[in-house]
Amino acid sequence: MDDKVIKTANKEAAQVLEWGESRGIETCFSRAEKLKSCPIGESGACCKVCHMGPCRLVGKNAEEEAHGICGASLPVVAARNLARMVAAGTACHGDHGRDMVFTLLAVAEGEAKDFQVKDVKKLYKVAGILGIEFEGRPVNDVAKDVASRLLEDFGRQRGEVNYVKRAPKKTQERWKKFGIVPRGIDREVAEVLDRTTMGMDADADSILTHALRAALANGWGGSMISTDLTDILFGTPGPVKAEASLGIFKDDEVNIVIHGHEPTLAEMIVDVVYEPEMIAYAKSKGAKGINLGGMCCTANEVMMRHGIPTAGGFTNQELGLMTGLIEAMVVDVQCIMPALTQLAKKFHTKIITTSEKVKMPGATHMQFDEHRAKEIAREIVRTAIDNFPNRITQRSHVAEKFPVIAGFSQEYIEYMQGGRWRASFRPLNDAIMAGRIRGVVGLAGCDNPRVPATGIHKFLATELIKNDVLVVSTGCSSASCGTAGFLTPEMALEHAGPGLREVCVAIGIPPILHLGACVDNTRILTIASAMADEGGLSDEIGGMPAVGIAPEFITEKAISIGCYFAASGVPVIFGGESPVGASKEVTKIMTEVWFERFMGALHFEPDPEKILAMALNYIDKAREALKLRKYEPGKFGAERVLMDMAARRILEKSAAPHAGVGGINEAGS
Ligand code: MSK
Repeated sequence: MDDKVIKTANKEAAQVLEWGESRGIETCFSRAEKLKSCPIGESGACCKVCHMGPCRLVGKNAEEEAHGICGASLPVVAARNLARMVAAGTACHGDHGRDMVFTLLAVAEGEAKDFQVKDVKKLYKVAGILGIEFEGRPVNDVAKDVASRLLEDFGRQRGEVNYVKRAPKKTQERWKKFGIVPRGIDREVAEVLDRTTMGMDADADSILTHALRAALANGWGGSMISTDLTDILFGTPGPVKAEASLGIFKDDEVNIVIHGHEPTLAEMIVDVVYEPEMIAYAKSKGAKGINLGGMCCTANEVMMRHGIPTAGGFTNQELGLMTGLIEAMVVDVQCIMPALTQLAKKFHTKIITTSEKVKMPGATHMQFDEHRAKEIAREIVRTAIDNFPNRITQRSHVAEKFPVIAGFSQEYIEYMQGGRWRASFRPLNDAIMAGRIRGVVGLAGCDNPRVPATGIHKFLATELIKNDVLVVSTGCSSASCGTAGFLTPEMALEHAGPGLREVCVAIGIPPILHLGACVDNTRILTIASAMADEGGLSDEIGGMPAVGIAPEFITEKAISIGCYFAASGVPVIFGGESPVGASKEVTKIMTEVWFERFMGALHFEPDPEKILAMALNYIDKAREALKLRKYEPGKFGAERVLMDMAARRILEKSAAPHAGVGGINEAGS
């Protein structure tokens, strides 16, 4: 592949892609090559909100002189475009969160018998946050109250979404000062759409301020609800071993892929594939067993809790089909390429849609219903097994796969820093204060076929840990790191700087912590809040030596996430061209004005080297402002002695309180 354009930095993916290209098979990579994006739309200068247009605001002095037919200026048009992306992203994650609430409610009311509250401790924690009495009450009664209270967050018209109070006081004060405390999730989404129609808000700053409010309704609303309720229903993650690669598929077994975002059906499928009757049925069709793998964020959900392997992120979904080894790709919601059904025709794979919200011509629709969850999961698995004898011989197959350690929840990270009785963020804060860890970067977001997919994640992950920056990853970034072999503790010794390496060895963690799916970016918010509460760094999320990076972003969800981090106080850098790059004013608001108000910002920077430099600069500036020891590689200040696993075992004899194995060292590193 040396003299060819590199389309994906993932070796196994490149191998499959090359096989497909040699047979003229179209993928997102070839379509990205063919389909040049419109530069006017790409930079946010096209207004499509009414039928006098579309108006294209271009020209030499467009910022000052160009206007739409209604008179809307370029900054207004660009601001509207960004705000609408935020609204769509918030709606998407909000609907996911709402579905999780309905599932918990159905479980609590005894209507979804195949599910149960798996993590009662987390249920009580959430009940405590919501001010719901839980002592001595039946678990399902508490679950019902929790679900009912959180359901109010979607339709509330006045007041605040419940989880706003989880943010540090100072962060909340900033939100109040600038009027961006989210009231209700649906309300903020509706208001963005209202404000940005023709003839409404014509002030770019005002539009963008409300966009932040809608983004916060995602981060501290829909997504956070989703993360919490998923933990309550299916278990709060703790470290597990798994594998990542397109090479996870097996020649002699029925391969089933679960793809999308909502883990409810996926959890049932995980149960069902291990049933002896199901395995016997697979054998009756000539297979040796059933092999379950994940794709995109459903993969992250089931990997975090069960160690189910991942075939990769967004750009791997078509390549997965091209292995010719998948009997059924079961999709739920979000990030499902419509191209799958066309491509599947060239192989034997059945694409099975399961959500009312995601239907695809050419797919088999098997509607999921939590009231008869296991029954539906069995039907799906049987359909996949029945397809095994139809496997064709034409396929590309790769064998290499990489070990992954995943499953780092806030609860587990706290636990591993002090054990069951002394769980805290003290060691991490101390290591940052001493300069052993320079700062923290949340490496998140999609993988994009318009750049060498997964490559920028790989580059940044390596460079950041080399610079003693602890990386927490989510979404397809985790898949990119995992399929590159970067999610093992051994990586710490091989690539991490000396300070980070010491800390990783002492507490037994990898230098890149896989925190879950893209909704689980909220784990970063609660971790940052806990670090602020712990003391010694900033007393709010803003001002921490922490940065968010989404180097290959694609989706509106990513834009909403970037904005909720910016509003919460985290400078965020997105890769690629800015979707509002046409307007200097909007760019200034998102960077300088938001930094002044919230200590966060949203930048767009296509050059990976510059992304790295910007991130390190933000971290060093934050250290300086906090009067922390200047970061110098290999030189550290005094800090408390980190408690290692051996010391922790002496301190406590009891088992880890969370799901998964007891700790990284026990997990096989
Ligand atoms: S799946 S939103 S491509 S992270 Fe969560 Fe990946 Fe981005 Fe979809």
